Amino acid sequence: MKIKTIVEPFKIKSVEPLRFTTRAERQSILRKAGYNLFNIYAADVLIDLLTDSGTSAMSAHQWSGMIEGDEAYAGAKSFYHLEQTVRDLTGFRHIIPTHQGRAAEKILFNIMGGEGKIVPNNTHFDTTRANVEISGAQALDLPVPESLDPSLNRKFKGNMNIRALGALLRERGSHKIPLVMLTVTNNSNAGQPVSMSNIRRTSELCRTHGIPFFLDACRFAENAYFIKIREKGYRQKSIREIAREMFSYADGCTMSGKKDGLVNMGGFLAVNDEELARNARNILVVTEGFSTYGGLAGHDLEAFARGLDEVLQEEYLRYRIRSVSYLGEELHQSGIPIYHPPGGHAIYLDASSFLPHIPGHAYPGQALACEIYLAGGIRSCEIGSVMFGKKDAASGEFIPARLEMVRLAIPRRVYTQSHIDYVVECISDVFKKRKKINGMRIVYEPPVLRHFTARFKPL
Ligand code: P61
Repeated sequence: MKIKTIVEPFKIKSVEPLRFTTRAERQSILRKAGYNLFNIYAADVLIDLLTDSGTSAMSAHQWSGMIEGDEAYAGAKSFYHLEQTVRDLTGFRHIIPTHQGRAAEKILFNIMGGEGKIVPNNTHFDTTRANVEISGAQALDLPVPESLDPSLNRKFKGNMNIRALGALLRERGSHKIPLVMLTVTNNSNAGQPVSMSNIRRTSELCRTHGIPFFLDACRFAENAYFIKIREKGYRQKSIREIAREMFSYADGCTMSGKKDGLVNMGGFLAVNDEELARNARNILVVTEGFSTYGGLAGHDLEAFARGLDEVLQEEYLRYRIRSVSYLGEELHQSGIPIYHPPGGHAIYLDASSFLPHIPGHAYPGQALACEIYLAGGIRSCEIGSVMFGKKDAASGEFIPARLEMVRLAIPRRVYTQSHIDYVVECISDVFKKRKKINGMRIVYEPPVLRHFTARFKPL
């Protein structure tokens, strides 16, 4: 018998009530928030798809680890548990705990970035880009061309553009390029996976040019599952074996445990190089904490170690990837334009096709995200020109993002299929009324990461 129903591989032991609001209430909430969904009280949100970061539900095993967490300042047992877990998983020698992913990025680029340098990546996520740029270096995205077409169904649209990377490394060499990064899965490119052969070829190119190669490993387990089901030769391998192979090609990684670590807080920097590790720990003690806790409580370290084991369970990943694609399929069947194929942690609405009458400089993604909140109290996240658009330094001309998207990120183990069905119903209703939706203009913006605090007005 072939079962179609997606059975969540867990049962619910503890629940959190949701608060329902009326459309009129949401209208006023939006106005007060400057039409920025980051400014809304979480209590005013019914289904929160703003992010999959730090929003996972922990297992009973992880919660029991919270009690058992060793809170010693130095040498805590929970740190050694995490260190061993990460070493077994990645094979990297030095494990440096941080409070979250961007803290690991800050330390790494503080040491390896700098004026005049270039850091290539398949696509930098915004915190990675910000940390590269703050060091004075240039953050360069080298995605594969097919990633720019949301309608194209391909297996590994998150890949690095190997040809462009090869040309860059030949031209600039190791004195200009301190490291190459590869983000798995590729969050800014619709959560698309990177193939093992792409990881291997990126690594080989880096080795040829004597340049260190790092993974941004936030969603390594989801990426490993895609490799298992989509890439030839991996069906019979366990997720752990696939993940180990992915890490074996790299010299280190940054990790936000808030994604595939299945925890609410945590991250690490892992490296093989002794001197780099020493320098990183020196910065760590000044900015994060002692080298055996790095800004985390003992209970965070313990839950993180347990989460990294749980995330490798195949039943969990099957449910995870299937339930995200279920949302994509239902939306697609209702005629709603999404980025194809569905990503690992989120469905990305193609806001340019959804609202073709709104140009990039009027922020179609922001307008759509607000409309979806208005329709059903559902919070999503613009990943388009608000997050990545800029002004040309010389002409002041507006340069839109490569894609205008709205991300529906699915927190891990939090929502059931009926929550997701409700999301589909609400977005379908917005789609029917799409012609009446207007663009937005920015009335306030800060100098960096503007999407967090910018304020808007409808046009
Ligand atoms: C997210 F609106 N992602 O996707 P940290 N690399 C990658 C990430 O996806 C990532 C980090 C590094 C978030 C949270 C988030 O403007 C935003 O633990 C591929 O969050 O520091 C985080 O990891 C950084 C949402 C971050 C945002 C920045 O929702």
